[in-house]
This record gives sequence, structure tokens and C-alpha cells, in this order.
Amino acid sequence: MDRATTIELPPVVHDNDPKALAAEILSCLTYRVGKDSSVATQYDWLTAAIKVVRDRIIERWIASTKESYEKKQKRVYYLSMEFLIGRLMRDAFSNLGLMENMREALQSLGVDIDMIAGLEPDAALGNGGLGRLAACFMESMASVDLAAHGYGIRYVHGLFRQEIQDGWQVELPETWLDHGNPWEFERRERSFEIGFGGTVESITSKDGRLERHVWKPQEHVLAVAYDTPVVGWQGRRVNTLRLWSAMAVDPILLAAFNAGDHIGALKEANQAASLTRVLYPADSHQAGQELRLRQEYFFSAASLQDILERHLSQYGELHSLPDKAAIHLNDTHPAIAIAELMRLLMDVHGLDFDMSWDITKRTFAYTNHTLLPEALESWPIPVFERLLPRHMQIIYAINAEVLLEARSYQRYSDEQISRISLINEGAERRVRMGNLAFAGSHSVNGVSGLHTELMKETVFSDLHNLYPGRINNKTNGITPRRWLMQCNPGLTSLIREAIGDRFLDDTEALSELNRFADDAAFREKFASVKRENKNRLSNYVAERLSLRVDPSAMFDVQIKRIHEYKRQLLNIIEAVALYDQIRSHPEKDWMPRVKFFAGKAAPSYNTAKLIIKLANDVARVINRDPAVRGLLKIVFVPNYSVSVAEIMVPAADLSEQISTAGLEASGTGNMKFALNGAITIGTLDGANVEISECVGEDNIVIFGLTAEEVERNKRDGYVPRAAIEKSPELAQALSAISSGVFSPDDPGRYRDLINGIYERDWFMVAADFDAYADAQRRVDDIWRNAPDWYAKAIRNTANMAWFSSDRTIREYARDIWEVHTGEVPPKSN
Ligand code: 26W
Repeated sequence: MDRATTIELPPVVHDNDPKALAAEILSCLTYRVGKDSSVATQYDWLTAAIKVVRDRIIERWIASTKESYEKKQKRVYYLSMEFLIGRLMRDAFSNLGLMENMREALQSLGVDIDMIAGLEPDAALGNGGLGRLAACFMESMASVDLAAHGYGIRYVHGLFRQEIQDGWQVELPETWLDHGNPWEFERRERSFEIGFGGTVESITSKDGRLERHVWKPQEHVLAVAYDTPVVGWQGRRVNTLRLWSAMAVDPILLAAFNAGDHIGALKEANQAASLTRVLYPADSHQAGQELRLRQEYFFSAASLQDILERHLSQYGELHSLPDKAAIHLNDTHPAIAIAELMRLLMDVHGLDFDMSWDITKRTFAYTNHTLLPEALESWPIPVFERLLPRHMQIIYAINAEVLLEARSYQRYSDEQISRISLINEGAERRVRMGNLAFAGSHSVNGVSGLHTELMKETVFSDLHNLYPGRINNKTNGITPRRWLMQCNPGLTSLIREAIGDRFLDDTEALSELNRFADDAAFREKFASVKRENKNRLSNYVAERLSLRVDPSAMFDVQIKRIHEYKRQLLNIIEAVALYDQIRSHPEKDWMPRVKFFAGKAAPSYNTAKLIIKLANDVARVINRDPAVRGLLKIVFVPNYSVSVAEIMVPAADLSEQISTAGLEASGTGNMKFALNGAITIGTLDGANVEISECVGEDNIVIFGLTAEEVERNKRDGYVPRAAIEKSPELAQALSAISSGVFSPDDPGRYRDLINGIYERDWFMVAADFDAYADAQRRVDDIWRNAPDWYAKAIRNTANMAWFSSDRTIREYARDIWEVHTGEVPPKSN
């Protein structure tokens, strides 16, 4: 099928001169925002500034789309429940090289670009690592010139806003759309009906043969597309992030309304809209509610209809789908797409099971992001069957196929077969989404070397045995545009001064910085950039928390979701032990530190919320004790978000990456810190292992049990009480916390939390405590020698290029998607 030919626009030449930009902003304010400059609010200026730059993006967007179509390029479809994008304005201005001119243009209109940039809502359509990775990948796919579409959900309320009241986390709704969203395009015409519930009819031919199944859903909801352009570095390519919003098929039941039932008339509309109203705030814990499964199916099904329609309109048939489309599953959240594609191929397009299964497997790939058993998704069969009856049948058919294949090898015990099965036959029968994703994909990848090996040995060992070669590693990455160039302009210009501009295009060039590690003058400059960033964070903390911190102290930072396995508790206990040591030995040469924490706890995760309270309780006592004034401070920064990370990461001297080994799949915060010249204190977990290899063992502080040792400990019956008894410092700190030293208002507040360490210590806090405390004193020793510290810090920045998400994406493109990416661009001027 051919497209209609484009009616060419008369060539629009955009003048990017500040004067011309200012005129355009003013005209936009008038004609598109509908405001006069005398009454325009800062939000109006923000909208106008964004729309002026958006115009420049649209042309490239259309050109990119057209090019992919004309060259019949294979497209990547990245399906993710979460996209933690953060603010977009700086990203777009800087990728298009318009930052300075826009600054000037706005200034001439009396508008401060930094002020309006701070007003842009931080789109928090994600929980943590997985969502932020999806956002970095979107930016990198555009930057390496790869034709890609992101597909997700347009949540009205992203991740909750966190307030700290009396030390406790309080969750408030987040309303990022309050002032509209100038980036998005609503595509009402791009809408699809999504069914739920109902029955399945079998259609037989005259001779009684089963011809096909027809699913007759009981309810329908409309999925409406909202598109956001994603600009790559230097505006090379613009891809689309398409987020689906739910709407009722019948916005109002007029008959009911006319009969006087005004509320009933809107029931369907309200119910439909509630589907995409909120993001589930639990990471690493399966929500288990029906609404979550509905969300998963809703966006997977809408995306698949969209993908198939695009493919059919260009190629007219579906056998070529795997050659022209790579569909990627960001964790199992969209794994239902596998059953949906099978349904569409068989029930709608009339292909047989074998052909459909072959196409499906060649089209899909799946990334696993966690091995925590409580995070592995599975759905009770009764819920699944009621909501998606046809998909249930298809999953049984896929399972039969997989189990038949497994049995044919005659090497598997019944137990192994039951672990391979897509159905968990426990007390409550459930569909295992991980096994479905594994079986229906040609590639299954982990997100760091260690995590990938553990996948092979643990959750997926039987499936790995059945399909060897399917599991592969793709170590995560971060986009250097946001996580160096935008968040750390001071360091960026220092690096440009030292080694030129090539690293902006080709991150690998950062390694040229190595030779400056021993250059005393450069080290001083590096230190003064860090100092500036620390001043910025200090001001932020002073303004929001009325807390003074000394920017010459070491900034020790742990920011991430609050979770027991990430061991914020280990860090807090060590702070208590250090506090005790400083008080008992005031004569010693203590290195001044400020310990920063930030992070949200899942609203239903009581232990994590208690850990936040503990951090605040300990902070209150330590911060007001004159005995440690100037030596130790604790700060909990509320409402952690991408924007807060952009302030905290460049200001960190020490990066805390201290998860129990074997439990953090990769981590990406670890990469952001090291790239910005922080030294890591960390366990051999996730990507810390590879960071250590890249920056060198001398430039990172590693401590604690290895994943293997943790396993062995657990197997051999680890006794935490014995470990505590061997460590007087730990015993003392635990007893202080447990007895209420930090919670005089409620002395028993932490008794159970601390008892948990004595009795179970699932996360090996006691086992690693001494090693951690020793490592912290080694950190102090390095800090004591400033030139040595900054030499190490510089070597971190210099050797982190490999962790660019451009590298990660090129590996996905080559090994998994088999799509073409652009070459490393030539040196820019
Ligand atoms: C079903 C509930 C749920 C929701 C989200 C379970 C699990 C998740 C995610 C998989 C949690 C997550 O964000 N995992 C993180 O993914 C990052 C990107 O690969 C890794 O760097 C982190 O180590 C991993 O914890």
C-alpha cells in the first residue's frame, strides 16, 4: 500500500539567532498560548519557549519517520510500563544546540531560563531504575540514529510526591499535567478498542473442523495515543514516545442521562479513565491487583494493534514482521503482548499456531531486571481467565508446546518440568509471566554480567538448560547528555578545556582525561567544580530544609528507592557507630562528613518507611549534638526525583552502592556518580563489578561478602547474633537504636527492626558491618590526602565512557534487534 505523496512545505528556514528566537517566542505567546506579555505567567513563557523549540523538532521528526518508511528500516518497539523521563526542556535545547541562544532570547524578554526550567514538571511516570533506564534508552536510540518507538502509559498521576512530616514519609498525589503538557500531541484518530472479559466462541467449518476462535469481550475501552518527540544528540534523529490514555467508548450513556440517572450515565467514562489514572508505586514487589493486569494488557494490546497496522500498511502481510519489527519487553510487565500477538495472528489474521509461534518468538525479546522472588510477576488463573479468557487458552497452548519439547529430550525430571511450566501448580494456580516472556522471546537478557550469570543459575536455570544461548548480557548504561553535560555544566566545560569537544559526540574520548589525573593544576580545577556543585546542593538544602551544611566536608550520598536489600539501614547504623566513636574519641583526626539520603518507599512497605523515619530520627539527634558539630551531619532530602538527582549526583564525593551482593541487578545511579567524579564505596554487586574493572581497583572502595559468599552463608546456616557479638561497635549501635536513644518519644519504635537483624538478618547487615566500617575509614584516609582523592575522582570520570547507554543500545541493536545504527558521528566543531 502506498502512502499519499507529501505536499511539500515551502522551505521553512528557522532563524536561531537570539533576536529571531525572541520574536518567535513572543508571537507564540500571543497566538498559540493566547496571552499578552503583560499578563503572561512564568508557565506561559515556559509553554511558549518549549513550543518554539518544538517547531524545530517537528520537521526532523517528520523527516525521521519518512526516512524509516522509505528505506524500509526495521523498527524497534520498546514496550515499558514506566518511562521516568524527568524534565525535557533542557534535554531538547541542549541536544539541538540552542541552549545559549534561547537563554539570551528569553533574557531579552525579561525571562530567566533557569527559573522557567525549574517550573517544568518532572514527568515521573516510573518508580526507579527500570523506568529511568527506559528514558535513557529512548534518548540513546535517537542519538545513535535508530528508528524506535517507545510505548507506555500516560498516567495522570505519576509517582507520588513525598513529604516528610515529623520524620515519616507521607504520600501526596503528583499532578504533572496541571499546567498542560506542551510536549505532547494528542492523536485522537490513533485510537484502538481494547477488550476485557467475555467469552470465546469456537467457529467450526461445515465438516466439523475447528476453524478459529473468536473472543467476544464483555467490555471495551478506548486507547488514545499521545505522542512526545524524543530528540537525539545534535537533533540527528527524532523518535516517538507514544503513551496510551484510556477513554470510554461511549463517553456518556445518553439514555441513562435522559432518564435522570446522571451519575450512572458517566459511570463507564469514569471507569475507563481510571485505568490509566495512576502508576503503581511498588517497585520490586508484585502488586497483584486486577487493575494492574488491566493496565498491562491495555497498553500492550494498544501497542500491538498500532504496530501491526503500521506493518500491514507498509508491507501488506505479516510473515515479514520479525524482519521489520523488533518488539522489546522491558521486564515482564508487557509480557502479555506475546499472547496478544499470537491471538491477533491466529484469530484475526488466520495464521496457524506453528507459524504464529515462529513469528512471535522471532519478534520478541525480553529484559529481566530483578531476581527478587517477590518481584516476579504471576497472576492467579481465575483472575486471568475472567479478564482475558482467550489469552488463557493461548497460554495453555504455548505451555503444551514448550512442555512437549522439554519432555522430548527425556532428560528432565518432573520437578524440572514443573519449573519450566508457564503455570505454577501450587495451592493457587498462577500464570508465570517470566516463563511466558522467556518462552516467547528469541533473546532474554540480564542487565549486568553478574546478574546475567545469576539468572542462568537461579530463576531461569531450567529454561536456560532447555534453550541454551537465549540468555545474554547487556550491561546497563546512562545517557551522558543528561547525566554529565546537562546536570554538570561546570565539569563539562572543564573537560572541554582539557581534551576538546570530541567526547561530546563520542563518550569514549573521555579516557583522554586519564593523563590529567596527575596534573596538580587540573586537579585543583576539578576540585573547584565539585565545590561549586556542592555549594549548589548546600543552597538547595538550606532553602528547603533550613539546614546548614559545610561544603568543605565530604558529601557522602545514598539516593535510590528505599529497600532492605539496598541497605540504607547498614549506612545509618554505621553513621550511629561513627557518631559514637567521635563522641568517645574527640581527640582523633576525624574527617568531616555530611551523609545525604534520599528516596521513596513503596506506600505499603512498612519496613522501608520505618527506615526513612530512622534516618530522620538519627539526623535530628546527631545534627543538634555540639560534640560532633562540624564533623558529622545527616540530611534526608525529601521527594527524590530525576530533578533532585540532577542536583545531588554532581555534588557527591562518595557514592554509596552497598546492596547485599547478588540482589541489585545492575544499578544505574552507581554509573551516574562515577561519571561525575565521585568515588564509589560498594559491594561486588550488579554493575559495581564492571565499574571496578573499568575505573580500576585503586579508584573504588570495595568491601563485603561476594554473591557466592552470601549464598554459602545462607546455605550453611548463618547466625547473625554471633557476628554481632564479635563486633562491639555494631552491638553498641544496635543497642542504642533498639533502646530508643534516637526515639525518646517512642522508645520501642525500632525494637522489631533491630531484632530482625539479630534473628534473621536476611540482608546480611551484621555480616558485612565490620567490612563496611573499615572501608569507610579507608575512604577517610583517601580524603585526608586531597590530591590523591581528586586523582582517583578524575580517573573515575575518565574511565566511565563504557557505561554510556549509547554503547548499551548499540549492543542491543547488533545482538538482539539486528537493526542498523548510525556510525559514531564525526568530530563536531
Ligand atoms: C511488578 C512490580 C515491579 C515493578 C518494578 C517489580 C519489579 C520492578 C522493577 C524490575 C524494579 C527495577 O526497577 N529494577 C531495577 O532495574 C534497573 C534497570 O535495569 C537496575 O539497574 C536495578 O538494579 C534494578 O533494581
